[in-house]
Amino acid sequence: MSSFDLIVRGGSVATAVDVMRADIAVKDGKIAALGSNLGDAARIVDATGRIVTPGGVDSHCHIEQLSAMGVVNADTFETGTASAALGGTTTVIPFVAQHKGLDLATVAKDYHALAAKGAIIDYALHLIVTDPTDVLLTEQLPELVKAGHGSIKIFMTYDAMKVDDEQVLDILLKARELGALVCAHAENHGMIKWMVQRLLERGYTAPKYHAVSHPRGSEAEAFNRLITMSELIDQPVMIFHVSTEEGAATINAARARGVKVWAETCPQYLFLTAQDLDKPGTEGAKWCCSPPPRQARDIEALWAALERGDLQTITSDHAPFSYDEKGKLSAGPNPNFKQIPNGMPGLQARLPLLFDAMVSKGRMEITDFVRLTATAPAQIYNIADRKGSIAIGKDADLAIWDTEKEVTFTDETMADATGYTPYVGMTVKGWPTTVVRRGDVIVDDGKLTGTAGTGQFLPRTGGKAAAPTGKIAPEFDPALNFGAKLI
Ligand code: DUC
Ligand code: ZN
Ligand code: ZN
Repeated sequence: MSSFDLIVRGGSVATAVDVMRADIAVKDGKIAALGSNLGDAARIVDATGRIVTPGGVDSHCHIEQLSAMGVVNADTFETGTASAALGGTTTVIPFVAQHKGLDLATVAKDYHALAAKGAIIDYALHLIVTDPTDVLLTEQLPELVKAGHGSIKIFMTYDAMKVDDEQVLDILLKARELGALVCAHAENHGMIKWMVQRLLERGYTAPKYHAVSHPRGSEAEAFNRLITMSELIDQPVMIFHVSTEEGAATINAARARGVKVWAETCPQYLFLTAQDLDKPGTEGAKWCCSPPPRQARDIEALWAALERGDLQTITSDHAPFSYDEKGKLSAGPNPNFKQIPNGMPGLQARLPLLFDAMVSKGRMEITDFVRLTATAPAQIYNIADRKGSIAIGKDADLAIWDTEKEVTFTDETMADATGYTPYVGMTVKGWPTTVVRRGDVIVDDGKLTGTAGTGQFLPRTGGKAAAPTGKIAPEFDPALNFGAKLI
């Protein structure tokens, strides 16, 4: 009898710190040995000449979710996680999305049922809180965090989703008590609303004006406000989808003065610009996401922020809407930009785009690629005991890269259910042709072999990333501690 279930043989194994020649032996879904001459296994995967990385961890993606406009994502958990797997990702963190008036505990049950039925890869779930009632804060949130949802997402914009500043403070304080990480979509709601109205009144309705309606300063302003609130409560925040140079500078300044703020960006802000929205007719709708893609100088500033470590993760923010009456054109064939659901697909394209830019074109090191796309998200969201690296005892989640394979993105070749890719026409070098999840080969020579319903839920607490620094203000302002008890 073979001693191992699987050996991945002959590859260059890349982690966030090292690249080494090693075979990887797997037993019962876990990495059991690293080295050479590891003996026999029930299955051997030949990785000679290939790079083996940890399977990607995509810590911000929307799957089977109802959008702010009431339109449902194009993907089910099955199609979304199939596309993720085909792009080298083995763990996702999508959302339990409360809409105002809905009962968060019921919504959580619904998303768990969808994920359990469809997921091909493993998943954790963030909680989206839009309606922080007393019952939610004092009863439901403690239960749900205890049940393994260690992160809470808030929106500072979108009429249907936004919480106001007082509610942000309530949620930060509750997260502090529960040890959960608060993640935020931070843009200044008033600035966007005011711009939208002026643009529409003047007849500027085409998709490209979506980019104009989100002034770049609306991002840095909201970041600064959020960070200031996070300092008051001494509770860390994760800022989602940083898109501007000024936004990145705001985070840099906060981190430089010792504030515990985490941040991510996404491929749409590293590879696309606002010009992509400028297409004939309504086609630009495909590139409408929030915040919108910006300018070339923002792209350079975001790469610099990644290099400095001010941004710790790159996620897809996969939010797929088909380009038809069920999705982008649900308001009719000629929607104004405000009627277009926000978001674009990216679960499958994320890793190949980044591998091409960082590894094949040499923008950063392979170790940086692994850190930004797998190790750091696993650490920040507290699943690193199992995910995000190649080490003995971790789950055997692997992506095996053919570094010479060139792929040109077309709408037809993407596996998700959106029907288009915003990266159409771009050619990348390097592709994850074999993907292993807990020791099972779920993508074999570019073909999906994993099955729906085999993904596992990853319960977690907020962990270290969510812990207060202890340096700031348990009583909100120690310099003015006149004995007021505020917590
Ligand atoms: N904006 C969001 O806030 N969420 C999903 C995608 C998008 O564009
Ligand atoms: Zn968002
Ligand atoms: Zn999002």
